[in-house]
Amino acid sequence: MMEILNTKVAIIGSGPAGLLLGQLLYKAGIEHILIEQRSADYVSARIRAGILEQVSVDLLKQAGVDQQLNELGLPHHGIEILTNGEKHRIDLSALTHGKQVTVYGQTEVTKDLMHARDEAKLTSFYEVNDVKVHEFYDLPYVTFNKDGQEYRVNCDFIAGCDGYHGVCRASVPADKIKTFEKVYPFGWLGILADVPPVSDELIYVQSERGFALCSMRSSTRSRYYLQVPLTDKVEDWSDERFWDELKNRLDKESCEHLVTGPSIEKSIAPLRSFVTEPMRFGNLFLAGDAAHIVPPTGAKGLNLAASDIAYLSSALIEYYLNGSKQGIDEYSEKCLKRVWKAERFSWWMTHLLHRFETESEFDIKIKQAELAYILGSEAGQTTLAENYVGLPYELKKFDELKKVSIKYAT
Ligand code: FAS
Ligand code: PHB
Repeated sequence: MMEILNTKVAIIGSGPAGLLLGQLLYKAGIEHILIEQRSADYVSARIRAGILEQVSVDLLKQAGVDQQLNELGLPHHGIEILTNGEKHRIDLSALTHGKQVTVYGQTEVTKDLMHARDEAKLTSFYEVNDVKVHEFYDLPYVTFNKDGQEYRVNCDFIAGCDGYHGVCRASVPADKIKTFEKVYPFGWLGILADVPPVSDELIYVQSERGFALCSMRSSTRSRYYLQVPLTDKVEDWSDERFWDELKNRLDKESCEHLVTGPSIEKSIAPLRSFVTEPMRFGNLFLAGDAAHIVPPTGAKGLNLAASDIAYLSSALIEYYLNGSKQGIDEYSEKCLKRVWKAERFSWWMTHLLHRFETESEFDIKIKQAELAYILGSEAGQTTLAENYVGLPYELKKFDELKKVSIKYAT
C-alpha cells in the first residue's frame, strides 16, 4: 500500500545544497520534505571541501546555522603560490577591498545544517531506495521506498540536489538537456591528519613533479593533496610515501615546518569540469553538483552549490510569499552566469598549476611565463584574488527577501 504525502517542495539529496535549501525554506515558513539515499551518519561523515566564500558564509548566517562557523571558522586574508622553490603571497583582502575566505570544512557545514534540521524536527527520509521523479513538467511527484514501504510525495516543485551521480538530471529527456564536460588526466590524492598545518595560509604548489596543496581544517588538523595519475589507487600510497612525495614538491622552509603523522582519511578524487544547461526543467530545478562540477583547484564546488541555493531559495520564497514566478523563470540563466565564471576560474587554476603529460616544453615555458606575469602584476594578482574570494551575486532582490525570510525566523 503506497503511503501518500503532500508538500510544497521535495528536496532530493542531503548534501550541502539540499540541506541549505531546506533550512532557508524552513526559515521562510515553506514546508518541504528532504529525501536522501544514504544514512545520516554516512552523509555527515563525508570529507570534502574546506574553503567558504564570504557570500557562502553570509548565506549560512541567513540560514541561522553560523554559530560554530563563527567560533571555529578561520578567516584567511591571503594564499601562497609556490613555484620554482619560491613562495609568493597573494594578499586577497588588499586586492579585493577587504574580502576574505573562511577555512571551515564541508563536513562541519553539513553537521551544522543536519543539527538545525533535527532541532526543527523537519521531515527527512534517509536510507531510501529507488527514488524516482515524475511528471515534473506538469504536477510533479516523487516516489521511493523506505524499509519496504512505498511512498509517493506530491509537490509543487522538485529540487534536484542529488549530486553528480543523482537521479534528477538523469531523469530529464535527452532532447531537453545539454551537458559540457572536460575530464582531467589526473586526480587528487587527499590526506587528512591531526597535525598542525605547515603554514598559517594555504599553499598552492606548482612543481615539475606535479601539483600539491597544503590546506587545513583547524590549527591542529591539516588537509594535504597531491596530483597523482588516474591509474593510482589509494592502497598504492602509504602515509610515508605521501609525506615523502609532498616534501619533494615543497620548498626547503616548508619542509622544515612540515609536521607529519598518521592519516585519518585518505582518498583519490577525479577531476572534471561539467555543466548542465539549462538547470530548470518545468518544476524540477537542479542545484549544486547535480548541475555542475568543478576541479577543486579554485575551491568553488561547495561555494557554487551555495550560490545556486541562494538563487533557488530566493525564487521559491518569492513565489510562495509574493506569488511572483520571476525568480523561478530567471533561476537557470542567473545560476549559469555565475557557474560558467567559476568553471573558467577553476579550469584556469588547474591548467596553470598542474603538470599535463601531453604538454610540450614550449607549453611549460608559456605556463611558467603566465604564472610569473600573474605573480608579478597587481592586475594579474587582482584577477586571481577576486575570483578566489568569490564573484558577487547578481541578485539584488535577495537582500529584500532576506528581510522577509528573517521576519519568518522562528
Ligand atoms: P553532494 O554530492 O554533496 O550531495 C548530494 C547528495 O545526494 C548526497 O548525499 C547523495 O547521497 C544524495 N543522492 C545521490 N543520488 C540520490 C538519489 N537517487 N536519491 C536520493 N539522494 C541521492 N569542493 C571544494 O570546493 N573543495 C574540495 O576540496 C572538494 N573536494 C571534493 C572531494 C570529493 C571526493 C568530491 C566528490 C567532491 C569534492 N568537492 C570539493 C566538491 C563538493 O564539495 C561538492 O561541490 C559539494 O558536495 C556539492 O554539494 P551538493 O550539490 O549538495 O552535492
Ligand atoms: C580543502 O581544504 O579541502 C581545499 C582547499 C582549497 C582548495 C581545494 C580544497 O582549492
